[in-house]
Amino acid sequence: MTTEVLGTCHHDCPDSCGWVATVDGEGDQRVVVKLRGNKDHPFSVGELCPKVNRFLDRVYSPDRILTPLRRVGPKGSGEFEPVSWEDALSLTAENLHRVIDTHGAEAIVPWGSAGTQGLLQQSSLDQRLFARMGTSRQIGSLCGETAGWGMTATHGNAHGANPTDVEHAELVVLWGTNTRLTNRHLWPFVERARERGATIVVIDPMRTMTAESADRFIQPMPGTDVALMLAMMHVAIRDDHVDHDYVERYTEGFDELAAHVADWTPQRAADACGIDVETVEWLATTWAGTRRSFLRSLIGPEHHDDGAMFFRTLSCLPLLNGSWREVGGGFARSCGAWFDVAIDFGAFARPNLTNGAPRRGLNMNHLGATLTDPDIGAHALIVWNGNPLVTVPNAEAIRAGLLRDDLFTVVSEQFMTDTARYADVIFPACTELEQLDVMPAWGHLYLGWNNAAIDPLGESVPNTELWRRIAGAMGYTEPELFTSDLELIDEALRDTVDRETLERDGFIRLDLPDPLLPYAEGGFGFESGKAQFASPNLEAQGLPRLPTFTPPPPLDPRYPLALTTPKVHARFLNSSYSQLPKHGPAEGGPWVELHPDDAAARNIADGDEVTVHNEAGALVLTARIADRMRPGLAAVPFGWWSQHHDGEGTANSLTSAADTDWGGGVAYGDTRVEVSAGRR
Ligand SMILES: Nc1nc2c(c(=O)[nH]1)N[C@H]1C(S)=C(S)[C@@H](COP(=O)(O)OP(=O)(O)OC[C@H]3O[C@@H](n4cnc5c(=O)[nH]c(N)nc54)[C@H](O)[C@@H]3O)O[C@H]1N2
Ligand SMILES: Nc1nc2c(c(=O)[nH]1)N[C@H]1C(S)=C(S)[C@@H](COP(=O)(O)OP(=O)(O)OC[C@H]3O[C@@H](n4cnc5c(=O)[nH]c(N)nc54)[C@H](O)[C@@H]3O)O[C@H]1N2
Ligand code: SF4
Ligand SMILES: [Mo]
Repeated sequence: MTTEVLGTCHHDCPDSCGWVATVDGEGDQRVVVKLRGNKDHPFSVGELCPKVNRFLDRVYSPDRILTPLRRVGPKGSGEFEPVSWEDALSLTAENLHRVIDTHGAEAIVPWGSAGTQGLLQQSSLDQRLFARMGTSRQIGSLCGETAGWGMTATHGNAHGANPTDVEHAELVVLWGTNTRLTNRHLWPFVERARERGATIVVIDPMRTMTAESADRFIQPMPGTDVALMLAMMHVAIRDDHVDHDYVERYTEGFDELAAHVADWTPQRAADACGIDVETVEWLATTWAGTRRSFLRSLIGPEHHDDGAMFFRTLSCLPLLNGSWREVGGGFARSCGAWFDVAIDFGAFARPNLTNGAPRRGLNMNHLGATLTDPDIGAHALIVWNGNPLVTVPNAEAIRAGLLRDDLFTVVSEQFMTDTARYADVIFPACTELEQLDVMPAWGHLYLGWNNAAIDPLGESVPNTELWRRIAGAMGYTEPELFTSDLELIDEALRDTVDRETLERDGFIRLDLPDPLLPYAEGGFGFESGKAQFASPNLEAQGLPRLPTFTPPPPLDPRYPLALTTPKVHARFLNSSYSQLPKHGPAEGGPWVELHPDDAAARNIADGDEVTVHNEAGALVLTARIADRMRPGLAAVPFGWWSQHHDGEGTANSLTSAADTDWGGGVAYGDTRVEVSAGRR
């Protein structure tokens, strides 16, 4: 007998696709025999992707971690032995109590990412457990906060347009986003706009697969886009494409902005970005003169030291030409902030459990410094939903920290990742087919439901269950540390959500107007309701009051190439999947990609072994020569593990760990390297 169970993809991906699992058998004998897209899902309409089409290989992989493990070899050796839950928990509790007694609870560092984006399994009971322990707090973000805070500086909130409204646009600008790869289910909506006559523009330093499909491709040097945006505003004002009524009613600071961009001529922007002036003129006049012009970006450009300014400035554009008044106009980024209408994201916090004691914040991007700086004094690390040794910059410092004998490391994982190899204790984690959750999305307006299709494999548990078990082992008794999954959902889901429909269909549209038209009549997040071209809030923080171009860090003569580490693999999701037999080998990497001129200058031919290096580290890679790069720009695609490299490093052994301008993000994209022939 088979049954069909509805769920939602949990990956850190904007698409949050609906799925249907076909389950064979009954009770604890249930097995998922097929996983396909849910045809009724309005965004993903029955399609998954090259990663999740093979999700069952992942779930039933012989390499799954299915029991608790205890380290028996040296740190990093990957030598573990299976132990009972009881032993693993008492080892963990003993060590955490020891650290608390010896160094204070803030010597414990929790580090969780978005391996699952589920409301419960991403972050819920962990907030209570770590408050009760009194550990350091995780702050900062690998992804999204910088962009969100950039938009907020202009809008007063992080709301944007509904991405699917792109289909009504006459001009589509995909600005630093690789839609066909990273947000593939939005692409049909873009194509629909094109069928109706729209022009599709891609702006990216690298000619991505999305750029290949565009009508027009603009290739600036990374980190220079703000100059281009300033010139677009210059042209909108110069040619009077300004919707003066909109500007008057719904914005503040226009006169200051106009004076500020007066000398941002297309020529000046062309020089700053390394593109021709005709291109700047064309983009600026076409955009300014088209009210149904739709701007779309996700994350790529936030990974620079002007990351927040990029999104702050981009948010100013549609305020000028009246584009927010139109369906198919405006600017769309993450939809995450809209989910406030359905979910009380503060519902899980229990600051009372800390008894009023302040807890220091440690930026998750600074993990290398956190683990190696004696003044910070980290003595225990608890990792879940992430693989920081591969995904966080300054990887070699992280590795040095993980090697410390006086650091006790706990990792909750499905697989023996680079990070897990350095753990003292590993707890086995469920996959999404084994756990209940509610799924907020960031690429569309549908809240998803995820039923557990089968029982947890082996002795694996959902993260919520791990937090309950650790709380118990620590001897804690507060009832809110043990809340059940269903009760947690009840606590967080608002009354606006029709639970019956959500569970029956597997998704429900947020209770928001359709069409969304968020700012057609103002309604920005500031008290005045008006958007801010000039920002007193930024000024008060010592940041520029007006959208301002800061040139990217200069190229170091020793390291004359800018390095980008983008997502280019259709079969990977960040660092997930690269180790699986049908994923890694099919992508054919890792490699470094260079423009033919840069390769020739270094005597490098396609397929040569080369070393990519800077002060942070060195990686031996195969060279690929490709004119899709700009001269001066090299790419090392991200997602491969140490085991795929010759030696111990990965792309993040090279990347810059500098902070973004504001928003607590990381400027991976400001990395400078040299590429030398051969092995060094
Ligand atoms: N297949 C696949 N899909 C994914 C992921 C994955 O790993 N694999 N990851 C998911 C996650 S977590 C995220 S956050 C999203 C990210 O989605 P995107 O933001 O679309 O992807 P990125 O590769 O981070 O960056 C997009 C592009 O930004 C460009 N870029 C970098 N710097 C600049 C700049 O200064 N200016 C401009 N104009 N462009 C710049 C890069 O060259 C890159 O092509 O993708 C999600 N989807
Ligand atoms: N150089 C460079 N670095 C980058 C980026 C880049 O473009 N370039 N992109 C950045 C971005 S945008 C992001 S979002 C981050 C992503 O960085 P991470 O969030 O660290 O992403 P993953 O590598 O996918 O690791 C997720 C892990 O969670 C595990 N997992 C999945 N589900 C569960 C679960 O239910 N429970 C538990 N316990 N574990 C689970 C998976 O097995 C996987 O190992 O990387 C960032 N790092
Ligand atoms: S990873 Fe993204 S595209 Fe693939 S199934 Fe999940 S949500 Fe959809
Ligand atoms: Mo991300």
